[in-house]
Amino acid sequence: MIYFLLVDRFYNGNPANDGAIDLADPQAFHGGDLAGVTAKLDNLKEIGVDTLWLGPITQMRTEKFFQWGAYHGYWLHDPMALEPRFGTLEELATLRREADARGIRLVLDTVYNHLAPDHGFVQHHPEWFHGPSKIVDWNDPAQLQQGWVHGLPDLDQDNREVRGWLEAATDLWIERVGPAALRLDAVRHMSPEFVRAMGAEARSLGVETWGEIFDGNVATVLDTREKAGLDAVFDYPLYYALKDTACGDAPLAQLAAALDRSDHVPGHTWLTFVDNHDTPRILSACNGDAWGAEAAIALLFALRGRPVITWGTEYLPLGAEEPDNRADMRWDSLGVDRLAWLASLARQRRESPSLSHGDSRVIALGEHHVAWERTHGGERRWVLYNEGAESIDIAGVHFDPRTVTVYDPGTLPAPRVHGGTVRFKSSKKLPPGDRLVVVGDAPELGSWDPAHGVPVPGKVTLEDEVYLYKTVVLHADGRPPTWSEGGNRWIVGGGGVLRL
Ligand SMILES: [Ca+2]
Ligand SMILES: [Ca+2]
Repeated sequence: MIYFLLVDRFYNGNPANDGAIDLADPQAFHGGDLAGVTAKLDNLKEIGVDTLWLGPITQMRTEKFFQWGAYHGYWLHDPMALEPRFGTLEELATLRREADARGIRLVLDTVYNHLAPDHGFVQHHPEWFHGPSKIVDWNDPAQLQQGWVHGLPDLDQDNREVRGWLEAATDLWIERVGPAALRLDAVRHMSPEFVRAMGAEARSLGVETWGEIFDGNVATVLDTREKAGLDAVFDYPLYYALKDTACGDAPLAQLAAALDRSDHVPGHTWLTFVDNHDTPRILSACNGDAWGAEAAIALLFALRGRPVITWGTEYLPLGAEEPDNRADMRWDSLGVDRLAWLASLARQRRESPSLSHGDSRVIALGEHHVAWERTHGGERRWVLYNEGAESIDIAGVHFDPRTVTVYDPGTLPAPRVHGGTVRFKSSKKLPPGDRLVVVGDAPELGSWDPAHGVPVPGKVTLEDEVYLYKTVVLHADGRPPTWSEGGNRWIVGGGGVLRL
């Protein structure tokens, strides 16, 4: 169980290092520091945290940039120095020692892509940066990698001095902290070759690299991960699926398909989450529906990956956007019930090999329910999400309405989803020359590219999995394709005839 916090927003353990703070201004610094994190380690241990990801602690810009605050730490000033507002190297050593004593590993947030706005080096070492340019086309890798994200001076990691500087900083922080991993910020905005080189350096010192690839497409995220040689990636595909199903009207097939599309890499590749500092808090995403938010969290701890929770999950805060989604930890809002609930989710996962390490396959899917069987070694668990008002029976087992359940099926055989050949038919009349195709979320269905869709009538062979699809009309006269209206439809396995 991984816990993420921004140091300034967590707890002020040493007012002597505060500098200028203004608790009434959500864009100002608020005084949180490393001594504060150390002081609260027992609270984290109590809910089962074993890994603590700290937002950036290197020396940062501290003045606002226009109306935007600097408290988050992603505006790098000096990657070799510790931010003085967060404490001293002695206080950092104390945090490391006290975390070790509780079996908590640290993860360092590492910014290689850019420096702070108006950094002096832009004047003094212009050759260290890509020329100022905006990212206009977010699908163009050159723009993504060399553009100035939100106007931040973009480091040229092909410059030998820059690379040497960042590599020396990496070695220094690994030496100082002995982290379990480096969380690499903004991976999409750097060349995969550079990220791979930094990862190799970290790995040679026994440290993993985790990448932020802010993209909901499984294929894109896995392709970037492969090229950049990352040990793990943040699971934006599953994040969107959890949010859109538990909080929104998306079909539960979206959740099932997100897992099926990514099941060819080991589960621990994925760092799963329901919110972070760049997204709405889950309760806001769910428009205040606490049941939906809790269901998403319960699923987070029952599905594959390594679950990451964001500070404040202990009391389910609201916060739709920056800076509300990065508000101070409210230590007076902790409630015994929800702390015990989080601790029980973490314990259940820790004690079950199939929940923490198992493979998943869908065993039931309907409009209001989805169920998986998870297996590892000799152990099996069924995970059922029933968001509907009716109870569900699976292989004779009864599941109540509005529940997320982890069930030990003993020797009960699970229902199977079977793959096979599915034949598409349609009685739709199209103008001469127009063609109907099925396009969906897997290579067999053209990976959402109508040019590679399956012609109707036609057939395709599918695995024992769940697929999302739409129908698309390709026009003879060159007009853009017409997609079927409404949300995605879904197919469970293959076999038989599907009339469209
Ligand atoms: Ca302080
Ligand atoms: Ca860049």
